[in-house]
Amino acid sequence: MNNNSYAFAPLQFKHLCEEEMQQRSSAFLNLMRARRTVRDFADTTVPQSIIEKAIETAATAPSGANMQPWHFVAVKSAEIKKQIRAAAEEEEKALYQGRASEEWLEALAPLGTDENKPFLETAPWLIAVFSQKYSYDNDGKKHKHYYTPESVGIATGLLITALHTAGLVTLTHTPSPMNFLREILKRPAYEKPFLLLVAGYPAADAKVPVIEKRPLNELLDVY
Ligand code: IYR
Repeated sequence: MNNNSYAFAPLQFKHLCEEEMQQRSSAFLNLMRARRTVRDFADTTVPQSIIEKAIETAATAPSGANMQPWHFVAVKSAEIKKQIRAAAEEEEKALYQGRASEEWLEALAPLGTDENKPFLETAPWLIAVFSQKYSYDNDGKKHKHYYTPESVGIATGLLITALHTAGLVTLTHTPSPMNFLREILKRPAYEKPFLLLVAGYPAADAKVPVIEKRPLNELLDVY
């Protein structure tokens, strides 16, 4: 049994009046409605401090037993981006030319995606998100993590939101399998690549598919 416990301090919480709650929730919805997944990036640089702030925001996410079961690798190096692109395109080729089911390829067809991933070199930043089912402390003691996929998924959602709020665009890229990321980025065997987030500015002529999000009445029950 672990007899240690945290010190507890009063919650810092400010009640908003209802009008301000309505205003803020609508404004945030409008901000998030403007987020689009982008596949055409400009090669314009983005300050590292913006990426670091977004990752610090992601790391505020709730996590099982506060284990914070994530690690981020932010890549700006042209050489490493090139290696990631080559490895990702190899996997994607296998996916598009046989590994994916007919049903999967049919679902992807309207997006017009293929195995070519130039954005992996064009975009100024690639952020690899790794999940940890467990970790080791400084004494080499192994610590099990809890609800790892949920925790890392929440952190990634915050990361995408933070980058969007900062005025950048992202692409959630999931080459499958992604184990090459662990090798290229020198991460330990107990970490699993969760996804690769491409971040930067859109190309001047970037186009996005005209798609719709399901309306609230289709996705929400209230009792
Ligand atoms: N990883 C591939 C395929 C792909 C899969 C889904 I599901 C998408 O929403 C989009 C693409 C690729 O990146 O092309």
